[in-house]
Amino acid sequence: MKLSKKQFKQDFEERLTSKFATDITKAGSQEKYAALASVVKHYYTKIWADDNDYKDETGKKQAYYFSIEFLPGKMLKSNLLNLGILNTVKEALAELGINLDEVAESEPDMAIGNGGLGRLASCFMDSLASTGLPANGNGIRYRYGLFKQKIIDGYQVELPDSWLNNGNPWEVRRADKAVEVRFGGEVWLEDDGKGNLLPHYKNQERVLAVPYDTPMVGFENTTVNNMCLWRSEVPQDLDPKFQNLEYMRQTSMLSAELYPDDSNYDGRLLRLKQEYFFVSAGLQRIMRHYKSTHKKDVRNIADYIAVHINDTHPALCVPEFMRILVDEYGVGWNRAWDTTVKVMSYTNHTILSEALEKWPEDMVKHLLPRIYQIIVEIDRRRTAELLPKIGATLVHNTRIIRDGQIHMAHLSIIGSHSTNGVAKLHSDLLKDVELHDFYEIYPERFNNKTNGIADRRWIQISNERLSGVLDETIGTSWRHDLNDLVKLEVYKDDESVLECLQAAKYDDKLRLAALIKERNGIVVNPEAIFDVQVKRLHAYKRQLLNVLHILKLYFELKDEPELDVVPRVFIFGAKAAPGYHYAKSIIKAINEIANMINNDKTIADKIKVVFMENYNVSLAELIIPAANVGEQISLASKEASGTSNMKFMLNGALTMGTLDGANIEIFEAAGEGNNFVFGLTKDEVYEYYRNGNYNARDIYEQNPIVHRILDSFIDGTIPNISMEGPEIFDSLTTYNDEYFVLRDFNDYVRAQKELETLYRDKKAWTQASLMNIANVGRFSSDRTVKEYADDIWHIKAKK
Ligand code: 4GP
Repeated sequence: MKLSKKQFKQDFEERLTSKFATDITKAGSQEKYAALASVVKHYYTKIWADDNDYKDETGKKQAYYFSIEFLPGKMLKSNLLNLGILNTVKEALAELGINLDEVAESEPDMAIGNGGLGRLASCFMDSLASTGLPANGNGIRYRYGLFKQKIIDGYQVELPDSWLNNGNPWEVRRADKAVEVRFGGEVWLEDDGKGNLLPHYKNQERVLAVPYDTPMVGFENTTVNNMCLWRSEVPQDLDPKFQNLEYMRQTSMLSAELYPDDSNYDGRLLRLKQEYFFVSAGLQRIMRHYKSTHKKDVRNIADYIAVHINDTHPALCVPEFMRILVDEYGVGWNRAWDTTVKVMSYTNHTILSEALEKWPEDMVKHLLPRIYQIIVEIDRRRTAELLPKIGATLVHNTRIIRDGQIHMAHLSIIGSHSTNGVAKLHSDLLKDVELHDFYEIYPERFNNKTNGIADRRWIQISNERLSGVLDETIGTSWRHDLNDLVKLEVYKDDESVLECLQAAKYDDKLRLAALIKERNGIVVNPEAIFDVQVKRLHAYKRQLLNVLHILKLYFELKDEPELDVVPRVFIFGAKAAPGYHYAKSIIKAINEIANMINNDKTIADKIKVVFMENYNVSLAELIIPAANVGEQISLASKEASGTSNMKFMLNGALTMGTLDGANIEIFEAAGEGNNFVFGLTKDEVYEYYRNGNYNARDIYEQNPIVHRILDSFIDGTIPNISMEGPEIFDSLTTYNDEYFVLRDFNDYVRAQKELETLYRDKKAWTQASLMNIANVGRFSSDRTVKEYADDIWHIKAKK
């Protein structure tokens, strides 16, 4: 959009006055932020309304991305950038004596997701709008987002994230579009006299679902999509006999917390309720809109909508859509089923068995009696149809209901026309191993869609220094098409470009160093290698392998203080799930090791270890630009894709990684010698599984370096881990090291030595860094969503 500084200043000052009865000399930063957001919102509302009209008038097919998590982070700068007014606003504010970055600080991170799949959903929202694709999000408006992490005495402590306390300026409450979602009670079928069996209900619990729409503004175009988040409320016309505090509490709990504690029955029941809540509300709204705008026969709805099941949490889309078509619109079962399969598609994000959702049959039957009947019927018909064709074993292995449990992945695959993994290796594993039985039955449904990242946030917004260097070197077309970064390759031997890249990295490191000083009180050397591992804390991601290597370096320096090493700053950021005891023990160990090393005067600044608390999207935006190295060291086959690996690549960090997930595609894209590869391959890992011959204790007994490092967890060398040390030690020895940390240790050390050698050669290092940046184009989520649009959803971009 076009905007002059003069106009903006006028709008902003007027808004401050009309909203808060104040002016720029007196306004606090919260007020400045709220006024600014309100002005920005005003700028895009017209584009939003026009685009809604356009969508309705053309009636083109739209996609709906159902996800129980979204992790957008802050939205102010991204909206400014996408509207094309970031610089104008920044300069105008500066003329008013206001620093945009400081104002932006007042925006809380919108963190209604845990990690990978939630952040991916938000990258997709940005890319869908930015590529002009008509596609909307559907989720839950949790009152409390992902917990805030505090580190106290080295331990993770979880505090509530009440991100809505000051309101959310971006959203619009649409009370007129509220729908009702019903739970429990009894259901029975009665003939309507025309031969149709229709359901009748009694004693259902009614919940009002109110949508809050948050516009997803496209990058310098006229597309504004919608992320619809549902809030649960008590229906106003509720029978007074139900209007009690317990009912109100139960109802508000539904949209209160992300991932409520699921270690007990009530917690699990609430989670299942949440899943049905946003699925049912979302589908009802889509149907209403379809009827009101298209007035078309509902039987053709597959030509107009696509519904995406992001991981299995929205799998109830399948039976709920069947319920709506069959019960509410009178569509015959077979037609309804064909339509459902055409409309639905599903992405799998993990092969970890504990993450594959299953619900006890009784729980579903009790909470969602009609949905249960429909699932039973889907399963019954499918079994009857396939049994003669494919035999009992294959049918049994792929049943939706098995051993008293409802298998949500099975429901998702069977009820949709597409199942994809999120990187090539992962998709192959699904086909060949984890979901092989399904692949035999439905080979045409399986495909790969390698993840991507919203590059505008991950470089244009978060790394202005590097963006500036790129503009000067290759022009600005990369801002519109990330593939254009390949133009950088010809500058590989250009000393002045390499120096500019180094200078940009150095500045980003200085910025992070200042933050570390401020938050952790640790002074770090900006010349040191900034070696970063930021992601959820999970055993399979092997933060522990990184820790063992740090201890190795530490003990070497203790033995030989004069050893010539390149100084390193090891930076961690990670939240552990509140109920994941082992992961929390690793956080404690990292913090105690950090204390031990950072306070050891003999080490000086040769090694520093920093654990940055409360890792979230905004912190990532500060850490990743400053990284020289990104650690992507999961056990091969366990990380479905990873997406931080792509963010590091974009910001010129070199990857230290295993042949896992999207790392493989990154290594290939960047070209040989530009990253550091180590560790078992996926096939070697599976070979161990087949033979059952991994013996971690042997490695401990036979490798003196490993021996010494592991002993330091139990012999008092590392202080204050008398509980956690033995737990970690035992996990690696007595319990045979589930994720092969010890097996990969030697090769990791080898790769780390290579890394150090390369870093000593500043030019060669920067050239490798340049090659990573130049070849990152394919990891833009613009590419990923286009593939979803073409291959799965069959939706077309606005011209
Ligand atoms: C994550 C995967 O662990 C990660 O490899 C992937 O990049 C990301 O999804 C997006 O596809 N999985 C989850 C989850 O977040 O909850 O299973």
